[in-house]
Amino acid sequence: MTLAPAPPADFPAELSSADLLEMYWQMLRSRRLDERAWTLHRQGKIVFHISAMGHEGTQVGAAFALRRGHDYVVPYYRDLALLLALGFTPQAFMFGLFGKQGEPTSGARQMPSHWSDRAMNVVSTSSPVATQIPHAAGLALAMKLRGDDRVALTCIGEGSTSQGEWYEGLNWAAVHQLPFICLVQNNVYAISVPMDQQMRVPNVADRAAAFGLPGVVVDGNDVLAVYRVVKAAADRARRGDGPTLVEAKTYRVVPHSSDDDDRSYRTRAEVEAWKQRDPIVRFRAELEAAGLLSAAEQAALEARAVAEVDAAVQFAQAAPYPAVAHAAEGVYAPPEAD
Ligand SMILES: Cc1ncc(C[n+]2csc(CCOP(=O)(O)OP(=O)(O)O)c2C)c(N)n1
Ligand SMILES: [Mg+2]
Repeated sequence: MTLAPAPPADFPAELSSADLLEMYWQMLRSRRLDERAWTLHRQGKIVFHISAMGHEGTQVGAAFALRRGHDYVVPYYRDLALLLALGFTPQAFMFGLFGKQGEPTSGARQMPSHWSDRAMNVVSTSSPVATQIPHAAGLALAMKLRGDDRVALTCIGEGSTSQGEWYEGLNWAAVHQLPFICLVQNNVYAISVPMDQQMRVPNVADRAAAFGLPGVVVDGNDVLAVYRVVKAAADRARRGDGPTLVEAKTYRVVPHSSDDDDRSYRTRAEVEAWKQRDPIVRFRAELEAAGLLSAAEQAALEARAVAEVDAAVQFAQAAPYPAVAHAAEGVYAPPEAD
């Protein structure tokens, strides 16, 4: 038997070779699933997709920094890689895209990517951006009152930090020193609006001082850097030392959603420059340099990702649609008898 080489000394000491490969796998599978969603949309087989492409380093780094299934996560629509790393399945994702019976988060009544999963402690997201922030702060308050050691992590885009709920939630978390992490995934744009039309400060994290909590900026395309920062925030929260604002700088390398045409507001050169900083390519190079990932292993992971995506698509396509009456179930109370 050959033993896997130990990770290099500059990698996080608590992550084994298997953990590192699992992180890479989660990023890779998310990307392949995401690419297929775009293809299905362009083929006219699904009606909507909103993508995590480019954000995988941020999201997988954050997921691995948590106690998955123990801590609470209040995600936003772009969190495909985060959800997969927490245990959400490709089939569940495809059931959402196709709107099929048995879709686990809402029985296919919600839009795709409005994640929730009771067993994974993932709390449902509303469509109005930033409403998840007070929800997560409230959860963190419950954790504190119960005296348990769970952390509540919530995610948001940089543009949505202009919403009042973001200020209210962060202020509340700071005042009450809650076990709370706000992970801002700064991808430079809010649909077509660039960050410099959203705020006059260079970093969202600069605003942390106004709440009296630490604000940390991290390279969101460096999965291990994000892991370290979010792990430190989670450790801090668990010690009772309060919340942290983490800003991961990344880039959305595709349009905002399947319904957006980004050629109207940014140049191809800008997008191409960011594609050169792809978090998956970067992590693969680090693993290869460390002797942790061979060309054969890489090819095997690619084949496994494609097989899982194919199987998920076939399963979802073959499944029935919900009955029409199901659309209103759970929305309105049944009429009261006269
Ligand atoms: C209150 C509210 N206003 C507007 C929208 C429409 N909307 C959906 S996503 C989005 C952009 C959000 O950008 P950002 O927060 O930077 O996140 P990103 O999509 O870039 O990850 C907008 C304006 C909404 N859902 N809710
Ligand atoms: Mg954004």
